[in-house]
Amino acid sequence: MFRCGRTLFTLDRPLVMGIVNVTPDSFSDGGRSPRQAIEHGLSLRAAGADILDIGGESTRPGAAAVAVQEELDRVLPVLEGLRDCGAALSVDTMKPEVMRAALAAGADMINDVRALQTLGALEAVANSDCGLCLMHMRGEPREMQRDPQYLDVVAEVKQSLQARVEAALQAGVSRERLLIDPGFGFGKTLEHNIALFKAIPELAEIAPVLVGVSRKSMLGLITGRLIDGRLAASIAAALLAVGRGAAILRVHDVGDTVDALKIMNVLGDQ
Ligand code: PMM
Repeated sequence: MFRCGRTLFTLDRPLVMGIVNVTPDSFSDGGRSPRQAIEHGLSLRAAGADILDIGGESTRPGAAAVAVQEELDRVLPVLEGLRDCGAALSVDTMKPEVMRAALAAGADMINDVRALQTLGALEAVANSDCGLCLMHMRGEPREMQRDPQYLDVVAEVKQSLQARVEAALQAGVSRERLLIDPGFGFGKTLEHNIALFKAIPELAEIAPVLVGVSRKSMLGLITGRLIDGRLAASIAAALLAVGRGAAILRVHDVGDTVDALKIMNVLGDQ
């Protein structure tokens, strides 16, 4: 069960979260303007997205921070434009001010790559019924890929996510509102990402797991493909993630992922 604002998802099938980025560097996964992003979101909904994840601040390795007002100016019009499209609306943000404004504007979910560790973030979301994704990140986007080190990556990520779940529960958030995410590519080498991918079943014992590997560099390192050539790799990884127990897939290519899930559902073992 996943409580996500207006929607209560039963999680009896994997959900697809479509990525709607509204940043100046978003050519193929959203738009450089709110209007383009709304159109993109509508097309992802038509392709079968259960949730749309609207992001106004790039968290790609090396990305610079964005001011609160700038992020609000990007995200709020898109939230409003997609409000009645039928999908649950998630906002991908680390900022408590943006979380509050997004919830006031009707967001169903907050997806935070800092797992609500920013001062005031837990308080901003506690007193609502929005869904929450607590993601693991080591370091900050600007420098996280410099030289990430772990003694035991699976144990450390599990422990960290468990602690963030406890913190959310302590703040009054009900368990059915929580998702966790190991944060593929967020302060992790390829080896770390592979170990975490194989540990999805263990992570799923803590809370439903959201997996975001779509087009990521870990797929590029394995296949040798540039970002535009990673569709097959993204689909293969998505299906394997579901096979390991992932509840939600965060993807760019919604229609292709939905088709692949249909085939897995009918021809697979589940
Ligand atoms: N990845 C990105 C941004 N937000 N949120 C969650 N929960 N999980 C992720 O893996 C994740 C995220 C970066 O990917 P993008 O630049 O393709 O949006």
